Amino acid sequence: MGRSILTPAQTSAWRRDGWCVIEGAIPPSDLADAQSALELLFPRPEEMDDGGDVERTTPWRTWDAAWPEFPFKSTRLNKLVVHDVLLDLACDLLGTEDVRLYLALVTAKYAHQSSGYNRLLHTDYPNHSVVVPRREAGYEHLETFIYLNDVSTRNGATRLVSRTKTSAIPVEQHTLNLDDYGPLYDEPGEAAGPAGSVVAYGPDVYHRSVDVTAPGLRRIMMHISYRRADAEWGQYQAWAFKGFSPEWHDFVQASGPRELALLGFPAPGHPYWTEESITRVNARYPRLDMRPWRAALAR
Ligand SMILES: O=C(O)CCC(=O)C(=O)O
Repeated sequence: MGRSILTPAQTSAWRRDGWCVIEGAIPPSDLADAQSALELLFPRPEEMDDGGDVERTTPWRTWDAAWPEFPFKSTRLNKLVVHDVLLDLACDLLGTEDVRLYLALVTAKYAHQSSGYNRLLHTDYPNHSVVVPRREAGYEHLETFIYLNDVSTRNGATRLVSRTKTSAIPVEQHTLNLDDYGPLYDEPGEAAGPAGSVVAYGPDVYHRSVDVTAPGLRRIMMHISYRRADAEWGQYQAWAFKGFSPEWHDFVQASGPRELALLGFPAPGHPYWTEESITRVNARYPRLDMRPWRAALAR
């Protein structure tokens, strides 16, 4: 198992509260690379505030937007999704080396963009699982936000409530209204952190978005979720569905066994691999270096 990036205090917050913020988790040069890809994707806050180029600004005026999904056009953003720091974190918190990626997209929050449904305290399991969360080790999912700029109260840090306050709420009550659950809306938990921080939380943790109104604000974060390989109930995106896109082909052909295993690609040594299947997969992905899979066959 990779080295843990969590301090003992973060590990106990994850176990007790179901969430924690890991400041400065992404190395600065990888963060800068990812940040440099953002200007093509999202308008600057001033463009949004002025109205800007309508075609460029209109899609992002609602949280209910078609957010860019992995695999991205940008290799630099893709690298973040499969970054060793995140994979080590997932292996650590999920208690296995065999993890899968089930969600990866990037969002931008701006002033006057309505958070819609997310303004209510909610858990994410209804669209992250076909069953309900189990909290015991071996059944958890890891949801993360990766901050691509500094996040504070000003630009809408997410509010999260400790599991210790919500354990008596019936599981089917995945969204909490303000009338019945007002005190939980006053809970102080706030996921503030500088760019490069990672917020880790589980699909049973109640959280909510906060709308922002002051001009000049933007919050950009990646939402990346992992599960254990055997936790097939954890779902959101399906990777084969991306299989016709050039972004998919570029990503696969730039990756190795550890990254590809995340997407369900059988690991070297798996019975799927024979001389024939290696040759045929290589015909689909001619630039994929298949030496690790061939080497495992020879053993
Ligand atoms: O935008 C936020 O602050 C939180 C987003 C959220 O609630 C979610 O992704 O489930």
